[in-house]
Amino acid sequence: MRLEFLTAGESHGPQLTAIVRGVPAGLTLTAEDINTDLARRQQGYGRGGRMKIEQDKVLIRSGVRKGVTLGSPVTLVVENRDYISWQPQMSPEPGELTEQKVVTRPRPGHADLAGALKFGHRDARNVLERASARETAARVAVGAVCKRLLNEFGIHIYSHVINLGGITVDTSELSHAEIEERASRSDLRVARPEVEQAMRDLIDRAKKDGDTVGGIYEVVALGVPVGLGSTMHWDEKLDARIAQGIMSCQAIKGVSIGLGFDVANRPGSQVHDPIGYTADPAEAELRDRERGRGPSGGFYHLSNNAGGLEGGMTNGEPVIVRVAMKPIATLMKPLGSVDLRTKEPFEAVRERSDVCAVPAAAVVGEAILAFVLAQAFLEKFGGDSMEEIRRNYQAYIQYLKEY
Ligand code: EPS
Repeated sequence: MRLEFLTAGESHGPQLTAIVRGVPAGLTLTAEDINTDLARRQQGYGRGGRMKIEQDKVLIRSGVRKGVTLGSPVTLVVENRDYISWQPQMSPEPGELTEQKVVTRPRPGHADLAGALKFGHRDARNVLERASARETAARVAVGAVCKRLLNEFGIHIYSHVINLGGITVDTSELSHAEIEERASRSDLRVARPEVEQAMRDLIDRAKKDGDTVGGIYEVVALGVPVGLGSTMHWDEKLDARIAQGIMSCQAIKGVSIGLGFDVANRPGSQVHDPIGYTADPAEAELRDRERGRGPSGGFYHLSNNAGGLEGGMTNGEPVIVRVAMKPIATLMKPLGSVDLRTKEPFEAVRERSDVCAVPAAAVVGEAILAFVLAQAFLEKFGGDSMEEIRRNYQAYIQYLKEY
């Protein structure tokens, strides 16, 4: 059974729903596992008023009995507290809309215009409600289930922000553990406290100017075994699947793996990662743990410019993905737009929004990477129960040792 999910729900509708198919039986899963990540997604310097209203909590509605998965579809619900205020506008019940709430001045950079034209809506709210990044709460819930699965096999995912509006963070001297620990303590998710004030000033200035700020985050998976994904078909290549998942997140404009675009600036000898081998299993294990490597049978790379992926397959090194987020499209000092009804030039609509959501987007990136890796993991080791998957995984680890 392929691991799949679907999300549903509007930003100001009653709830967000996710159904996850293909979760094996026998995985321990509690609401708390999911709520931790939902809360992390709500944080970050520069968030708007909505996050003060919501306190996202998951309701597990199917697929779990007494804290253990059944193998049946897992339904996850996150209610929108804000629905109470929006009910007159957003209720599924038939009725008239209040004219002044209709959105007819599309925001440049948002889905408003293309969506209104495509779906034949005269009110762009019918588009923006679903296009909103509120939907990412459902994806984070799904990602938390996937993380739970991956954790059982020593795979761990973390994220941090490496660029905010052009202010960069140099983490080259830090270990994975240091980066994760420092980023988790920072409301900007950065591992270098000395850049935080400049970032906060930038966000404050943008807020004052009615503007918004984007940036780049990095998401890393540690302990991933060699051989997830496949080189045999275009749609099985794991780097491509990661890129699709991440690019489908709201406001994302760029995804790169390992060195990314920097590969264009270097000769091959400074891009590709030389291969080494440790015969002693104890030494190999120690080395793997220190570098965040997954099982790869004593083989390793001396550097990780490939970001853990070669030929569309994991190579045992940490998977490293960098993601560029554009500044949010809703500006309090709006850009020029055209009214959908009158065709007259107007300023785009103002909606309550965030000034900066890059730290939150990083948490969403973790969820996407967790889903893609869990899907690929189950393709390789899949079974109906955790017990069966564990057997398959252990047999592979044994095979790698004896290779
Ligand atoms: C978001 C909820 C939204 C926005 C933001 C992210 O809530 P509201 O529109 O009610 O303020 O804060 O959405 C967008 C940036 C967007 O472009 O739609 C959330 O839960 O993350």
